[in-house]
Amino acid sequence: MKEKMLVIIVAALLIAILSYSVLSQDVTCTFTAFDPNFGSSVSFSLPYPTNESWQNTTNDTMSIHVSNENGETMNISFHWANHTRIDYNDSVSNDSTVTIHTGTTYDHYQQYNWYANLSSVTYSNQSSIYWFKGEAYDWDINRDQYANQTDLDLIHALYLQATVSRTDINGDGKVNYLDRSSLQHHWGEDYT
Ligand SMILES: [Ca+2]
Ligand SMILES: [Ca+2]
Repeated sequence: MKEKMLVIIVAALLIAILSYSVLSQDVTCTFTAFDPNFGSSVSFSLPYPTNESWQNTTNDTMSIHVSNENGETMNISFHWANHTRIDYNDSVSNDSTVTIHTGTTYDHYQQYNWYANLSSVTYSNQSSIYWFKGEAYDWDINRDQYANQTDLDLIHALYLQATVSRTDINGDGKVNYLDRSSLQHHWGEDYT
């Protein structure tokens, strides 16, 4: 009786060891398939808003270019960094740009982190995490979250000149007393 029990225990141990070995191999294979350096994979490029950029607070367009070395149709989903799904598309062609709208009006100076998930029948991949910030107020020319002398100095440096820079606060193509007046309406404000 004791011998039978011993045989059963040894057999169970062998099965457990074999199962662990097989499962470990599966995990290894999965990581190989996800490796972006592996021959066939799905990948991302040209994120919009451009990574680390300032974004107009009312422009909610978001897009990314996707490709698949096997040419398969793919599913894509866009997410904020806290994993909330923004939008998705279940039928994306190889080598195409996917555009969605976030439906969000961005807060000035606020940073928004996002990423995309992409999968085909065979492969899947997650993009890097990209970020952009809601654009600074127009009169905070150097975007440091204060309306003060530093901004006025930037106006004076280009005074009476035609410019397309942020120094032209009202966007009329020249820097003059109107831009200085816009700043003075907000003088001393702190947006931190
Ligand atoms: Ca400023
Ligand atoms: Ca102007």
